Amino acid sequence: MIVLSRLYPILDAGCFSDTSGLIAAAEELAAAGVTLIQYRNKSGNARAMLEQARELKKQLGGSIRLIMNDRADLCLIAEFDGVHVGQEDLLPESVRGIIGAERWLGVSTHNPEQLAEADKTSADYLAIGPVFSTSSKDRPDPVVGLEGVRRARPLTRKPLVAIGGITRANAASVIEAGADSVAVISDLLREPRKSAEEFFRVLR
Ligand code: 3NM
Repeated sequence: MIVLSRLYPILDAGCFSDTSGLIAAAEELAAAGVTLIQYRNKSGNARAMLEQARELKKQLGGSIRLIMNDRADLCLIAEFDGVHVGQEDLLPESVRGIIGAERWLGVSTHNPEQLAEADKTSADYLAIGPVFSTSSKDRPDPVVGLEGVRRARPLTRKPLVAIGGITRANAASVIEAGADSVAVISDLLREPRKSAEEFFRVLR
């Protein structure tokens, strides 16, 4: 069983004007003590994605576990440490077959049925969301609320990541509801280092 850090930042390429902005944010997160980051890029431009992923690996690969959203192929090419898939991406077992036993595999779920299904796979951790309303995802599933996290908790023994609308103000309540970790996009964007430090303070 893997051990997940309490804070799981997601760097969404769509939130940065260029690669140097993305790398600068990652470096700030590392300076705050972040040890796990997911790289997400929904543009569909695989070439640009690989280029950014390689840069992340080069600059931060030594200190941070890097998880690739969706693309198992790019995870291998950029030598990332894992893949995170959603309900419409490759099936967990297909990804496992590509990335092998050692790299981490995460699966997004949005209701108890999906969570119970994902629990049967070889995923290393499961995500549940959106906990609160979010503007960082196109066509998000219905909000599950803290109650959704509470209901999810007994359905799996795998580490549980909560995602969607999580901020420094509500993160503690999400952990209290049973999540092991919180995945965050927007509340880390403005001042990544300061914000991550504040997350660690409230999540302790
Ligand atoms: N997945 P923010 S919600 C990428 O429900 C993502 O699975 C979600 O961003 C899910 O922290 C979400 O800005 C967006 O709300 C998270």
